[in-house]
Amino acid sequence: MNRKISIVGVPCDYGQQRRGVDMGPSAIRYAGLQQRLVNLGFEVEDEGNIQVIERNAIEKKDEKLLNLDEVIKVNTALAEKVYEVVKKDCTPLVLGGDHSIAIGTLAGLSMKYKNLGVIWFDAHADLNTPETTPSGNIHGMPLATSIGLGHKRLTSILHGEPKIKAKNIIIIGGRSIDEGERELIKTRGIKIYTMHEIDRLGMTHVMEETVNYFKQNEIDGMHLSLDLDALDPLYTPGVGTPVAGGITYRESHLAMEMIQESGLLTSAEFVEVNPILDERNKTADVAVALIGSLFGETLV
Ligand code: EXY
Ligand code: MN
Ligand code: MN
Ligand code: MN
Repeated sequence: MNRKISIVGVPCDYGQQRRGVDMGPSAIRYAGLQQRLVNLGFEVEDEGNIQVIERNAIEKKDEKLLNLDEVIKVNTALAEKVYEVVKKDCTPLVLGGDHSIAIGTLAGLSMKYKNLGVIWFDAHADLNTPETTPSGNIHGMPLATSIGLGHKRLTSILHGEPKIKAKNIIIIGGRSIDEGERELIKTRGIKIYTMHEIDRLGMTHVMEETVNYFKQNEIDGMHLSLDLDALDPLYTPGVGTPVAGGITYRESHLAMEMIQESGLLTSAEFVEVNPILDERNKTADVAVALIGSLFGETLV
């Protein structure tokens, strides 16, 4: 991994309905992100935030995919920015904002990586399409969009090809999966370790299998898309769609440490931090601690 990290903030809350997640990038910066990475010996450039139009300036439209135009605008700008970062051989570290921003991150990464492995660390699968979504919220669709399934204006950001391959996805932490998503997981052969598998196998085994699987797939890069709601709400209460019975604080750090040890990581994003729903800045603090472990802090 490049020792130069480029931080990109995306204050986007258009992929869901709750206010506050647009303040996620500030909350994570406020939790001391940059200094933490500098202390680990990285060269860190904070590229600021993607420009996001003020939400209350938007009139309500009765659309199936809520705030579609705004989500497209934000993710197109983000995709261009991430492409710029990888072109200059820096490591993108993207701060959300709701999980719809993964559409832009993965589009940008696809300009460089043609066989990218993706770890989707999340209570949810985010594999809904306009036909299967129960809510119309685009933060429940980024993974489906990135394998080319979804609204054409979302799947064709930067280019019309699928951004990633279904066989290069591993979902870890799943425990709230919709009917349509289960269908897709089966028919597309997407690997998933739900909380049931994590309980039975243990996080060590799950991560060993994950790393070995990606090595067998001969991936040319690995992206971690970490939704803070993957952890149990006891540790990360400041998220918009909390689901009880999640990953513990130590299990999540072990996962970060094993990703770091694998040497496969080439980019990461941390999403769904909502300081309004949080207890002080606890969830952003956890995000920064996990980023520290992801970049080697806990290994002596
Ligand atoms: N599966 C539900 C939906 O599609 O509306 C909930 C999605 C929550 C998505 C959060 C970001 O992980
Ligand atoms: Mn998510
Ligand atoms: Mn989630
Ligand atoms: Mn096994």
